[in-house]
Amino acid sequence: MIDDVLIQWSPETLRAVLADDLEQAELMVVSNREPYAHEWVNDRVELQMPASGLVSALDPVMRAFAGTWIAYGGGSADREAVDSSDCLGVPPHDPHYRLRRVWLTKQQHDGHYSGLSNEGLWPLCHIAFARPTFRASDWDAYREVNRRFAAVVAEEAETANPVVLVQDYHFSLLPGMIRDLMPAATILTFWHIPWPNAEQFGVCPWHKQILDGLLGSSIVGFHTGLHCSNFLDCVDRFVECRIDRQAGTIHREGHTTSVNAYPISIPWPAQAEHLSRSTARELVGRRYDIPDRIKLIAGVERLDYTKGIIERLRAVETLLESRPEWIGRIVMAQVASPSRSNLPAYQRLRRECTELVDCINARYGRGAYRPVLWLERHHSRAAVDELLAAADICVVSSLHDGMNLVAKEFVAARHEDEGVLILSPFTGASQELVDALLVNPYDTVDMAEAMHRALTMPPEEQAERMRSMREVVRSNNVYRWAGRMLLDAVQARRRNGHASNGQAQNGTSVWGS
Ligand code: GDG
Repeated sequence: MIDDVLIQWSPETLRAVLADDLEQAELMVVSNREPYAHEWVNDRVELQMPASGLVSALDPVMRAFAGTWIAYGGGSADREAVDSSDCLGVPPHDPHYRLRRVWLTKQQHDGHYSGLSNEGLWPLCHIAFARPTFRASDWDAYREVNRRFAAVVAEEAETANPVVLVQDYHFSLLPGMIRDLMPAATILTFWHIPWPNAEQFGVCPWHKQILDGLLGSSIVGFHTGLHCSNFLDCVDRFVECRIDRQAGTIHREGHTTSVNAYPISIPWPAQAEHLSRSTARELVGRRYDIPDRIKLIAGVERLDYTKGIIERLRAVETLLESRPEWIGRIVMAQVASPSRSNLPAYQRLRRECTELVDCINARYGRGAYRPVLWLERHHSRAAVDELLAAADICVVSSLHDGMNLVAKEFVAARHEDEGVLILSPFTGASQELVDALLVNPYDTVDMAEAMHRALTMPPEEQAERMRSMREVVRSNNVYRWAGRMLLDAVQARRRNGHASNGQAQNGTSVWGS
């Protein structure tokens, strides 16, 4: 048995540790969001990597192992870039794995993605006091799209027992559907957002079907032990089965599903490792016209109501009001990458944010100075990294967040050990990054005070905190996340007695046998 704690996880160790087992297995990923999208921009096709934690985490893993990633082809020029089987090698400039794009009608996409996933399950799973909306027509589209993806998995699979990594709340029914089509598959489902308690989950009219679907998985993974425990509570309440809490296993109709915490992370070393703080600060200062003497506070988010963007803007306002000595001496640069902008809740959030930014800038701006720099567009990865490397402080004030990768990206960008992370305790990341300044985003006064404390923190204290957080992210990097999951998947596969030729060794199916 391999002890994952003793391994220094990197793409090389990931490949080496899993080579024997995974070389014989076919690896497939299914997610809604594709890792590479082709978009028309002024008569030119541009390649884009979306702002998504899931993609940031899984792309390096797929680069380490070849395989097939199946995703919705949502880019406006996506059809121009595929071959006759709707596939292409990615990354396009240096292909390491295959991307299979799945086309959906507008009605399917609206019901599945915007409707049930983002107006139903997203608010259901986050404690952000946003009321979920459940429409029967969205549920129909959700089921239809899950069924379509199950068919594509079966179509793309070259063996009867691939390892399929199903990603996120867009595909809760998919594991059960794949299981029906391919009883010998090893299915590992990772849920990237929090899992609510049983009272809250029971609000969803289709809670039983969703649990049923997820229990088709060999393994269900969450970021934290609390999410695992909430999930087990829901299964206990709503499904007839036997649960072994200690082992984290659910037994039903001859099939076992393991439930486990796999805290997601980022690649290490960070892509921006070469960037020195001073180079980054100079670049960012020039780009946004921020003089050197000004302290830079950064925020990087999809424009989403769970991320606490309004709350942090209010804290900046309170800081400037209660400690006017900071007027003219700080800038909060907030990347707000457009997200789900067709949904009313997101349009309201955008309006509220821009009004608040205008109000703060009108009140505390002096001459050319504006305390808030509102950067509402999708940025290149390099521009995000530069901002994180240049900042004195990073604020992550999510109201609720499965993990939050930005917190880890900021820590990874501080290779000179300075800078302060202000972090919401309602993120999965706060369980690991305990040396951040942990502050409740609903407590505006406390968050403003945390900003003041960060701005005045002695360099030695910054270095001490940062060093210990960097050590955590270095050892718990994304290769460890993937390594632990894949080791568990390999074990599940072995337990089920599958050989490399795609046949069950004992000739029986694992599912319902
Ligand atoms: C879900 C869960 C969990 C942001 N703006 C731009 C951009 N980003 C990048 C960030 C980061 C990623 O997007 C966002 O990751 P998060 O973890 O903050 O959040 P979600 O997208 O909500 O992800 C979350 C995650 O899944 C992984 O499991 O941590 O809890 O909600 O990498 O840097 N990237 C680029 N341009 C932008 O404008 N290129």
